[in-house]
Amino acid sequence: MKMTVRWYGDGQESIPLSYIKQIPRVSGVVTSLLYKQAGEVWEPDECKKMADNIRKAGLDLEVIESVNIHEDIKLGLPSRDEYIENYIKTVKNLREIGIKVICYNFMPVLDWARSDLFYELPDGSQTMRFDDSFIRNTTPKALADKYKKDCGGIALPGWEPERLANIEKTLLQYEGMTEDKYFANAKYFLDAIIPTCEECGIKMAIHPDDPPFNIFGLPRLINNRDHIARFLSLNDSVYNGLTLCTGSLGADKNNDVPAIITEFLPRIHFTHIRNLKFQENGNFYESSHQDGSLDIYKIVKAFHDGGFEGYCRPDHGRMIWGEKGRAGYGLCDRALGIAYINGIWEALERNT
Ligand SMILES: [Mn+2]
Repeated sequence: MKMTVRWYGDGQESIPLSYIKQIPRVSGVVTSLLYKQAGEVWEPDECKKMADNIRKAGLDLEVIESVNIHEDIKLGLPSRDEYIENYIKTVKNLREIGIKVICYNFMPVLDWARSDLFYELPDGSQTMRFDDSFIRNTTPKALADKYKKDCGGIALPGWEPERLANIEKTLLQYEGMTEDKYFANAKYFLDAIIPTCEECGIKMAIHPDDPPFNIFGLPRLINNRDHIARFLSLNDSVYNGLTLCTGSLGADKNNDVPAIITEFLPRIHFTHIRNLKFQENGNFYESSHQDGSLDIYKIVKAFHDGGFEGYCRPDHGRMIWGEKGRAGYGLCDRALGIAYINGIWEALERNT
């Protein structure tokens, strides 16, 4: 398992690459070109600049998170073919800089949703929280406005201003979108790009829906064992794979995350490991890696025992020790998470 850290890129980050390099047993970072709109080609010079910057800090860059899918592809509009062509060009350009995995999602309109970005815990740390009744009684537009206010101007991935400007119009386009139609649109995309991915040696790794249940009446693709099986069977290539996000799938108590890992391990190319703590009424907050409702030991053991050789990153962390920054992406708590995951891995290694 190769341990990485998500890093947002120059001008988007308060954490220097040199700090990431100081965390023990981190091989590299995963990053993206945040300024690129979904559907645009990532040009060769932009890709090279991104990779050179990271590699000169002594870190690998083998995973991109994310290359976003244009909404027209998800909606299955005639214009999708042009955006798929662009996606294929981007995959080819990413091969030139040695990328091995692309993490992406196929969530309609919104990437993820929380009610609170800086929910304060009794020990003074701050974390993201999901309040079920709050989400059910708000609108995506109101939520976007709340994030904007809470974040003090830092754009959240998946909630970029350009995407949000048309949010109400885009939501209307999804009216009448059935699950079957949505799976068919995903298959159309996969069948078009997977041959290029095979040729380029780049594995696609879809991220689960977050949260893993319906919000705002939008369809869900990757939210439980059966949907994962259905999605992977849309295109049987190993290049059609998964990002196994423990916190996304784990927010539904019916999901047995270690069992899902064991079942789909050959198709898992990247994992986000994080924990969460359930509260009453389906609410939860993102806890430290060690103290939550998910059993991180069993999760890491499932990867270890399955012989996982893909990439891992500690997903979100709390804000601790007075650190300020992008919600979920402070340095300190994610570094503690890495040390914990690496410790479990080493103990498992030494006992086999
Ligand atoms: Mn994740």
